[in-house]
Formats: sequence, C-alpha cells, structure tokens
Amino acid sequence: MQLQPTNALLVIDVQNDFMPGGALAIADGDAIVPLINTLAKKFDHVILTQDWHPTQHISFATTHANKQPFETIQVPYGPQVLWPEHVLQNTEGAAFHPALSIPHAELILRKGFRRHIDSNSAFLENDHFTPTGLAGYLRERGCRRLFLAGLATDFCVQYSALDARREGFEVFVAEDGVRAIDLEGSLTAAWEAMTAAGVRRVRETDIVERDT
Ligand code: VGL
Ligand code: ZN
Repeated sequence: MQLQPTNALLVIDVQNDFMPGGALAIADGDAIVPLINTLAKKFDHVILTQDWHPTQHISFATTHANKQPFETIQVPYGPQVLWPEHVLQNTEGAAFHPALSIPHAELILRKGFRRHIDSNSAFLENDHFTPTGLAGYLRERGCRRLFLAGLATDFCVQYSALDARREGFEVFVAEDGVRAIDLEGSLTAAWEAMTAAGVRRVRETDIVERDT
C-alpha cells in the first residue's frame, strides 16, 4: 500500500526497560528496532510515545501491599495490571533504545507520568476518559490514517490502536514491527479485539513510500 503525505507512524514505547535485560523485558523486543527505523523513513509524520512513570506509580506491584507483578487489581478507575517498576522518569530504562534512529520524529508524547493513573493507550489514560491530546494533535495536522509499531502488542499497542479506532482514525498495525508480553493469552485476545474493531495488519515491506 502506498502512503500519503498525511499518514502518520506511531512508534510505541521502544524503551530500554522493555528490551531483553530490562526491568519489564519483552522477548525479542529489540528485534523490531531496525525494522522500525526502516519503516519510519517512509513516513512524513512520525510520533514517538514514551512510557514515563514517577516513583510509586500505581502500576507498580511495589506500590501496593502484598501484590506481585502481573497480578490485576481494582483501582478507582477499574482493573489495573501490576508490573515490576519500569521506565522511571529520567532513568536509562526510560530512554529510547540506543539504536532507534528517527531524526525526523516530530513529537515525543509522554504518558503514564501521573502517579495515580496509568496510561496504556497513547490517546486516553486508563480511566478511559482523560485524553493525552494526541487525537487532537493528529486531527489538527490533518492525519487521518495511522500506522502503529512498537511495544507491547497486547498492551500499549493494542490499547492505542483500539482508542484510535474509537476516535475515528483508520488504523494499521505493522505485525512484524511489534512484540508482545503475552500474559495468559493476551496476545491472541489482542489481535481478536483489534481485528473486531477494524484494525488492519500490514507488514513493513508492504508499505510503500509515497511518490515524491
Ligand atoms: C507497557 C506494560 C506497562 C507497554 C507499558 O508499553 O505496552 N506495558 N507499561
Ligand atoms: Zn508502564
């Protein structure tokens, strides 16, 4: 498929803590970095998201008494999966993977920066109400069709893709540009939910740069 000048690539959370050896390691997470660099060159608009947590963040198991990582608890806005402490603000773990190279990325959108609310989605925080401003940003810039790559397929990529559909964007996920955490079948469930919502799957090599 051929890109248009208003198509945008969202690169979700390609950060050290999500890489093998990181605090919340995703298997093979680093394998997507060269592919994302290649993919990004085809786009006029690239937006990076950066998961960015304060200490004692609500999503950390250590913030809650007697809780383990990967458990789900109820918090005021609904269910919240608990994680090992990750992407602490201004740490090396929160930095982008050193091989990520997208000099023309126009916006770095930080999310999850408030202690009492997590944000898996790049569009809405986990209360499913508080906007990050990304939908408005994209609309104001005339972007209607979005492509997603990054981490993790079944968490931040999925929730960003679903919210983007709800916001009326056309959404494609680069299936070779994502990797999953996969807790108890969450990867299969994520693809089912995304497909049901009209998210389409593409591969990097099927995306063709627009004619210049
Ligand atoms: C993510 C778990 C916790 C993600 C972020 O980027 O998918 N997952 N924080
Ligand atoms: Zn997080």
